[in-house]
Amino acid sequence: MKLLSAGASPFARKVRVLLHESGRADAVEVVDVVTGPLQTDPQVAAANPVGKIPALIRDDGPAIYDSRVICRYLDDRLDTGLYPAARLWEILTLEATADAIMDAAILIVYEHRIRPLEKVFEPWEEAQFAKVERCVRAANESWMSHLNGPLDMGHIAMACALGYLDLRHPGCNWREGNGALDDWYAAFSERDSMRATVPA
Ligand SMILES: N[C@@H](CCC(=O)N[C@@H](CS)C(=O)NCC(=O)O)C(=O)O
Repeated sequence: MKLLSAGASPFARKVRVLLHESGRADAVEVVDVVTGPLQTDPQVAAANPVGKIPALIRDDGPAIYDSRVICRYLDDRLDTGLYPAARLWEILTLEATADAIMDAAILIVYEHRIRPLEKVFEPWEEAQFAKVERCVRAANESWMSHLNGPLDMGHIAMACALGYLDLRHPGCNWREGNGALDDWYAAFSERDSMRATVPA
């Protein structure tokens, strides 16, 4: 299998961390691509009509895409146990919360990287940051007992989201007022899987 990925992509990082945690990083070849909304890499477009990474090219079936689908697939295929049935709905909700942080954070990056300066719409950007703030606060207020429990995909997704905030929005100050989440993230970042996938 081949994973279309990019060093800085937090969605692709979720998959890469899962692979490291499973001890089966060798099961998937990671292929770095350069892609974006205005210039989709041809390999990415061929694998995923949405034109986004990550996409997983499989040997025994069509490519699959969207990090949540890929992570569920690899969890099943590699038996990683990162979506235990007993807390599945909590895990999926936490993963959706983390993915929402990534979505908003990436849209802000694109707003500045792609849109001409005179067309940048600040209220829209502020609204995206408000989503980030609400999701980070929700994690700190409602999810710490889950995050301090046994490892699952919700943990990995949230750590990748916070790592992306540090990478692309170091000034957003997500740690302020969210001390429990900050402490959790500091410890989680020390895992081998996180160290092996630090955004480039
Ligand atoms: N929901 C998707 C989001 C993936 C995504 O937004 N990927 C970004 C890179 S981090 C991308 O490929 N952007 C290109 C584009 O928007 O066209 C997932 O979970 O895989």
